[in-house]
Amino acid sequence: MNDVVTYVLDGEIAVVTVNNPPVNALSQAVRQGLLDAIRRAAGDGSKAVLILCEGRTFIAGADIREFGKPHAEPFLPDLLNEIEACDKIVVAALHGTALGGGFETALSSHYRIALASAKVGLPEVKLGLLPGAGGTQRVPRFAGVEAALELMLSGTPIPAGRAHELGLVDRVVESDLEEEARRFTQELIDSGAQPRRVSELEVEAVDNAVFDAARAMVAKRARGQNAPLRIIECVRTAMTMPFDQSIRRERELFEESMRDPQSAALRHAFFAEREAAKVVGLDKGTPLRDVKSIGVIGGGTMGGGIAMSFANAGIPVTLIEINDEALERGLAIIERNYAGSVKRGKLSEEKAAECRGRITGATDYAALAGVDLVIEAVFEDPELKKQIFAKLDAVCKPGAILATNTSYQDVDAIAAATSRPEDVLGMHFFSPAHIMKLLEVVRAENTADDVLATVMALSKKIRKVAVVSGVCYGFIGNRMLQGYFREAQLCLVEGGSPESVDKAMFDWGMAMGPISVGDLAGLDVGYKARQALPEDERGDPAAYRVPDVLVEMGRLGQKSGKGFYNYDPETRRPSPDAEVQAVIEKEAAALGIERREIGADEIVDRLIFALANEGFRILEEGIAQRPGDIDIVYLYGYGFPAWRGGPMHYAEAVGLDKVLARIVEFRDRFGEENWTPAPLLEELVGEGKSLTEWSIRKHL
Ligand code: T1G
Repeated sequence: MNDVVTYVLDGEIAVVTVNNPPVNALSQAVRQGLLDAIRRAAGDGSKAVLILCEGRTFIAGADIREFGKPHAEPFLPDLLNEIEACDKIVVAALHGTALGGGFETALSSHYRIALASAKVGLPEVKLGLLPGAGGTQRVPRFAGVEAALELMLSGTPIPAGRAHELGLVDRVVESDLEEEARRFTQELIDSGAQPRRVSELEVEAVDNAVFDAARAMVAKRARGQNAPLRIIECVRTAMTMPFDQSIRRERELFEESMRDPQSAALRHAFFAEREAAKVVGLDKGTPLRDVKSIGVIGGGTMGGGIAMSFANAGIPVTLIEINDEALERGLAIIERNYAGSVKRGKLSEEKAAECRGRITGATDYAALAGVDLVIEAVFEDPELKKQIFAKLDAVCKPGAILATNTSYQDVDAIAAATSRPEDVLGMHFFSPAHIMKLLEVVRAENTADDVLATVMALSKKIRKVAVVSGVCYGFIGNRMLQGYFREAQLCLVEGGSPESVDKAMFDWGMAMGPISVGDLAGLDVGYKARQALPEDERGDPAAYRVPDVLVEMGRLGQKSGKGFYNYDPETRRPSPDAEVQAVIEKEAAALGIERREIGADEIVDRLIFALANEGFRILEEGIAQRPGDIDIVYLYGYGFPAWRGGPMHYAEAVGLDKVLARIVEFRDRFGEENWTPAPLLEELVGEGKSLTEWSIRKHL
């Protein structure tokens, strides 16, 4: 056969084994190997073909790295049609995660056996694609239209047991898959079983209301995305057209999704997330420190969420508070969060109790003498943080890692408050910390390699997506956000309204508009930070006068029932308030700003290009390792739509020359202070280079 597919005739069974680490992706060589194997079996003495995979998983899909490159034969749909058409029975044996084209390969086989621990799924929608090798046609024939839509629109794999219930898998075994699969195949041969071609089955018809309901669900859960709508169309044709016609329609829609910039953005995000886990210049073999127990300083919203993240991952936590009363309050927040997860069916009562049981409270730092890691999560007072780190330096054992959850403070200054700065770094969680997946890992000047490597590995264990940041005010995310919020406020005073600014960004794809985000976070947070600064360091008054006036009117945001919007006490639904619009117009007049019509395009460009421009500076300074890291920060931390790929991918997709031209236009209209193009952006446009090329060149 070839390097990645072997063929062994064992008795009456042709055993075809795929071995293409790490996930047996359907590269051109794997496709060719499988095609050769099927054709060989057609001509030899075998009675059946058994497809197995080496390594940790059955085929986990098409090889995503081949996308965007010229298609190479054999094409997957043709290969799978040939497998299905084989005159000898073909059995697929599934373990690990049989996903996408891998699961479609199994579905084109005539029988399937799976390990109970296996999962099967069609996650193509997460890549802005659809199952393009018969999945949208074969699954409904097995499992019905509704189950098929659920599987393909969620993209979430299902356990083998559930797949068996749906008829997608014929047998589930607890262990010894290869042996069981050989036995199953021999049983089929001995019983005279014939090839079962799924394409010959009918799709059980359902009412059109099922498709309408699916579209309505997509409009809510996957707003702005094209792939889910194409999937619904494919499944509808599976029900209304004969297989050979509907499979052609699937191919057309697959090619359309392949050309869709949304898929390019989602594929970028797929690889960017995996790249972000790799620290440039850090040896893969760097030894890790043991982290079997941790401490958390501060039982507020952040501290409680951080404690839960570790407890949920099986790691015991000691939660420290200044006194018993504060400790009780902190533990009560955690109880409430677990009760909420049980109520929403996210956790069983037993699991919640088990996790809760791993968190113990204390008020004496001595309780931290034996822990492997401490995370400080008290409010943003630099002097208080330094005092805490000096105390930790005194009580914690040698080799314990000391981390701060600050969201913008100088981690080097905090590390300098200890005698062991090499053991100090930032671990910036996002609220609510037990839910948000993003973790900015802030590498301080003296942070030791093994400390960084340990925390990066640990982040996977607590199911976080970690991104490395250097030390600067606000690290990656919050630093870039300042320009985004500044422009939101300026668009407001120059002619917008809270609704128009929010609608522009929401329609563009942000999970929530910037004005509503301000109300959610609390307008008083920014107000207090500004009050702590001398007036001449607060920046352009037009960017903060309105929220300051609202705070002084007691409009703090959702927490006080009103901010830029009024909030219904029951539903928390926002509604506009003329009083706020009056404040905006009064402040604009006071600042000498003549209000004008501001369109959604201008609002989007000002906010997103402010993000990207600062992103270029962050890359120049080496605060972020690569553009993809910045994108992952925004996708997982700030509600940036994944199907736009993140601020840096978006800038690249728009065209760096167009982004620069727009920024120069804004500079000429609004001034250099806010709109000086980043030198890296100018350099790349000047050289006609892309950001991706720059990044690859930088890390060569
Ligand atoms: N193609 C190429 N490389 C892949 C890959 C794939 N499908 N899947 C994973 N990798 C690489 C990944 O980049 C990483 O590389 C390494 O494998 C380990 O991955 C026609 C068109 C399988 C659940 O969407 O969900 O089929 O960083 O770190 O956490 O209908 O990978 O080490 O160099 O993620 O254990 C559909 C995508 C494709 C599945 C394993 N399939 N993969 O998770 O490891 S579209 C998918 C995953 C398709 C057809 C269509 C996960 C995983 P590196 P990892 P993991």
